[in-house]
Amino acid sequence: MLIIHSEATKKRCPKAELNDGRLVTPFECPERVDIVLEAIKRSGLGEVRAPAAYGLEPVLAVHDRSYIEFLEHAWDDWVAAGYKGEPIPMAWPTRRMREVIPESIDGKLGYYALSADTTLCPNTFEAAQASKDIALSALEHVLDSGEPAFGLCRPPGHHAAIDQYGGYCFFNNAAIAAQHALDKGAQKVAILDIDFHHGNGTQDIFYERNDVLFVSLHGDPRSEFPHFLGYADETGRGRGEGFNLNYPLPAGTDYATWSSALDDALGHIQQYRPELLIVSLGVDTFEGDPISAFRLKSDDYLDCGRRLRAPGIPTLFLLEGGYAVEEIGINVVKVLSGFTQG
Ligand code: Q9C
Ligand code: ZN
Repeated sequence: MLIIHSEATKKRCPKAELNDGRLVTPFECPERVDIVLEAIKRSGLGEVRAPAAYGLEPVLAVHDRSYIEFLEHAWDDWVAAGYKGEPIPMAWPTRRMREVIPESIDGKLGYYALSADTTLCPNTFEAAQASKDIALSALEHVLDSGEPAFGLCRPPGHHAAIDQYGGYCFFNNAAIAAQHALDKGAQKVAILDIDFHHGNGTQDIFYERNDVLFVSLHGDPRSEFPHFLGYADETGRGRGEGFNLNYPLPAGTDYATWSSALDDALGHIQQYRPELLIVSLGVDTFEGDPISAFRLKSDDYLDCGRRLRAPGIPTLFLLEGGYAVEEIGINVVKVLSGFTQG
């Protein structure tokens, strides 16, 4: 399996995250990349290569231009306003308010953010660009060879919506890759999201489309982030009706329950007959994850990888979450080696 990695992903290095009422050191930290890379090198899984540069056009294919421009300038706008800490949104356009884009950075943060956990810092935009370049380079390999690839993406992407960041995500790497595959001639792409959290951003981007099937297994939004999307009755809209599939699962879900949902999901994906499967690979389903509530064990990831191989679809893996930093490397490698070894 080809692995795409870039040191530029570590340019995003925020100092703070608002979690459970306190400012803490961010769970989504640069060390995650080092530890996954280290485990991959130890495993001999495959060659590690640097990404090519694809520019902003593939990003514009799924995100709003004004949102991208906001991200590009947000840190400088924050500094120019004379603020010292890291930007955290404080007010949102909620029910019965206006959706006029404010001029001040304070207002823009609320307009373009979907949660307050994700602070901005210098070079967030550069890291987000490296992350989508990794996804696109890994995609190109899968499209050209039919062989699997893993994009060691950071920051993650699946919470990033058409014009919103949050949940540690800025550019939706999986959605950018799916759209790029379609623009290169693919007719049908499936995205399987097995991160602990619902992929609200990916769902948002493709909700009215029938050329991308989105399937997500995740913690029930009644209790888990992102709280306001991910229910089972969200099945798509318009021509997209029937092309969105959510499996909300309760806190405490173990591998027996989780893997039967996975098999059901894979059955639907097989029926769709996509030319490409993109796996939004979060390993925050791990029992030791500090912010999640499922109970998967390290060895379960090997079996998970085997099940993902069964449909025989060309597959692109992209890293999403996983915050048990000690074990993130081994858990990712288990999924990937379960997949390649069958
Ligand atoms: N107390 C990803 O896994 N905060 N994002 C959860 C728990 C946000 C996770 C709060 C979690 C975002 C890509
Ligand atoms: Zn997650």
